[in-house]
Amino acid sequence: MSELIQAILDSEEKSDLRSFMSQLRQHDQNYLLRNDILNVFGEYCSKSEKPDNFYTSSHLGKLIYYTQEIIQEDSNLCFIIRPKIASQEVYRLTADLDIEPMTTEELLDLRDRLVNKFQPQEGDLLELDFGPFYDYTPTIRDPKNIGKGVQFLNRYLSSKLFQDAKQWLESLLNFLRLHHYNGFQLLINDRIQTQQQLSLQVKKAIGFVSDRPEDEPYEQFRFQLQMMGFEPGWGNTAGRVQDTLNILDELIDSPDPQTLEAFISRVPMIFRIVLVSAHGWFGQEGVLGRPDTGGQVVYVLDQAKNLEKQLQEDIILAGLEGLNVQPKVIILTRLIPNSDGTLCNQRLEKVHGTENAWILRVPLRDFNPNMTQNWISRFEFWPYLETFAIDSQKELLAEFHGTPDLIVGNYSDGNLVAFLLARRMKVTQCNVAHALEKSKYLFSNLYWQDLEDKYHFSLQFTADLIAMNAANFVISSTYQEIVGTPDSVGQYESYKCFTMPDLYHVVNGVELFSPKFNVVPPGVNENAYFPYTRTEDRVQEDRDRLAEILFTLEDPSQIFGKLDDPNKRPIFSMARLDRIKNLTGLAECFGQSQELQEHCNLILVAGKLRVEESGDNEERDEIIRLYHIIDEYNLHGKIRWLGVRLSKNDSGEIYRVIADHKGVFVQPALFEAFGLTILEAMISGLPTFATQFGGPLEIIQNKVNGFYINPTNLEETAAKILEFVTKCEHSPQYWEEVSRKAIDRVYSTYTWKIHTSKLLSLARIYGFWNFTSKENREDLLRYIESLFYLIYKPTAKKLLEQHQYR
Ligand code: UDP
Ligand code: LCN
Repeated sequence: MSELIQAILDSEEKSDLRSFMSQLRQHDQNYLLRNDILNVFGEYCSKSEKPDNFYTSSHLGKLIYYTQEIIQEDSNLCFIIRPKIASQEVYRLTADLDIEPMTTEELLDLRDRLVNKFQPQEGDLLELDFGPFYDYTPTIRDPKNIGKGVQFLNRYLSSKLFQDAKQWLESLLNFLRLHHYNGFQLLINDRIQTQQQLSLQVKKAIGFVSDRPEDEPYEQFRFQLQMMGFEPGWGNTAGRVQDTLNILDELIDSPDPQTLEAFISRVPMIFRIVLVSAHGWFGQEGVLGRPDTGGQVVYVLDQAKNLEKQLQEDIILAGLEGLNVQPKVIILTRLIPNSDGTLCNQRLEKVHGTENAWILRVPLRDFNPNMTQNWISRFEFWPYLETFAIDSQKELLAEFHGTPDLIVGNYSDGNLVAFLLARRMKVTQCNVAHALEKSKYLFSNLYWQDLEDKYHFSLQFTADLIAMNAANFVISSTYQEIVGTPDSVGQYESYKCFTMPDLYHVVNGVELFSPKFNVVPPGVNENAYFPYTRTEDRVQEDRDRLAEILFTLEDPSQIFGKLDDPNKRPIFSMARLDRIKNLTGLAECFGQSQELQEHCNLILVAGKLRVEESGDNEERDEIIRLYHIIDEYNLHGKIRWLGVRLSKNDSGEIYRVIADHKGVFVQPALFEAFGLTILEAMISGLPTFATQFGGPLEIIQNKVNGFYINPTNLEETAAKILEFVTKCEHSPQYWEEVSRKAIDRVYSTYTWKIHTSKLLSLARIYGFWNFTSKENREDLLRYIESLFYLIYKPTAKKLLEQHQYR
């Protein structure tokens, strides 16, 4: 990048840079983000009559493209440049156009000065640097491969391990010895003591099973195999046992990473899983659409059901069915005594449609009944997590009759609990972020002190740093969740370097190139959400009832608006009424386009209709704003607003009814980490228009199986929907085509089957590598613990004291 700046300085663009900088200096903000920078640059180009291609063809244009932030201090400008994904360079440009590189530390000091928080006389601020702990672990080189950690790790560690054949076989033998279920030995027994015996016996066993009919059940030759040194776990039929033994044989004679992965994926080593979803209402009914309870509950419930199913299939295939091996999945959450009619006050609830998946609710210790008896916002939850983890450990041990094999945390709070549990029980820890608040709230770290009363980001970001570094592996729903796109910073990436003025500086908060990151997107519940064309699985009465609710029913208690012409094509959206979901933005976009109103109605499903029904400030503001927009643009007769909470099946059918009417789904969020409603709409067959900010960019392939919209550009969004709608009016098969491709997209890429097989395979492989490479993470974990005890706990204690006065 310094060459690019030098090229500007050495050419006639130098005067452009000078003029552009002077324009920046006149800007009333000292801190400009990418959008502001592009706007100022756009103004500069039009004022100085630059050709249209100046942005793409000039050096200055390129520099602006890569610049994420500009900070002005006195007459200097600091350019924070992201030359490529997951990297950052910082330069100071003086008024004389001298250019100096800046270190991360200098940048963080500058940011502190900007908010008047830099106090050099107080001595240096604590600097958090996780970098040294990753120095001795392998890292991915090409940013394209970020998120494919396990393949990389496998290749890297295998090549090291296979170099020394003797050591490799020793590790393999020890690993095979390790497995048991409820004290029952699996895979190999004491008859195999040495590497040579292992190699010989495997060949002998292959010979033995190859003489038997492929489909002969394992139980019929179990004892012969046992005599050769093999216990259950190799397969359920002679054919499967032979397959698994062949893979092992190849691994012994000529190991390679693919064979290793194939073998480890078959090893029966996971039977008990904990999914931690700590805050909020976690239940199966009546919980969705409340503040803090949205997609995460849907994700975790579906994941639990599908994990159980996958574990059961794996157990059958491994030949363990006859041994009374029963997998168990526990969703760990908090018990809420005042549960407002939901089952959130029940200790144990079976997950519907499963044999052994449970919601286990553990109460918070009674620190302050006003708080702990009730729902607590995720922003206030922090002081209760440590004791919740301690109490939960006891409950989990009792429920499982032993330790779990895998702990998956969800969201910042659940991930912290997962860390505490995994550390105490020495279990593999996996993290799922869902949405990291740091990138959701602009300047959340820089102004954390001003926001502390409401959001307590000092606790949340510390918890995030702890959990993401401690986790054995992280699964993200998209690539950009980790490292963003060429022009936007990823959610995890935003933890790389930041200041929390007066608290600490983070100079290397997370290693984005670490193989711990893996992209494993979620799926969608295929029993509730399926294509509208599958009429045989639809119930006609539900269809009629929901069509009436959507288009004609007059019931002011739960529906606002009467349509002048219910037959117009519906534009549909469903979300919680929070600001970022931006349903009000969609209403405004519809309100501003007379043409769109001529062709379509707008139908919104958004939990509530009345301010009095909401206990959440943001939700109340959005309700008021939506009424205001309806009046301002006189949308009466053109909009329906359903303040209903739908059951799972109804919410599936509602998308299909919209599809029956050849409608479209719009997801207008200002930012969406992933967006389950997009999968739900697409699998139902609805052409979908979704925000280009966040996960939808990866779910949808623009103009193939859906469309991107920029929800901040109302005119452009309306034009895109209108173009589609008019095209469909002229050729109705266009709607069918996009609808079909949307359905195909979900079935090919976003199913829970794909998710759970990958997740379990990751858990096994990371478990294997932790065992064989004896990766010593104790120093990292000690550093993390210090953070927990020295920063997190005292801050949490202060918050707890504040809670005493509520
Ligand atoms: N949902 C619902 N009723 C509502 C709003 C949302 O059932 O009033 C469901 C929706 O079907 C989806 C989930 O809640 O399954 C929302 O997940 P998403 O990932 O789209 O967003 P989040 O709310 O997690 O930010
Ligand atoms: C949280 C969000 O904000 C959504 O974008 C995700 O789809 C949901 O969690 C499930 O991961």
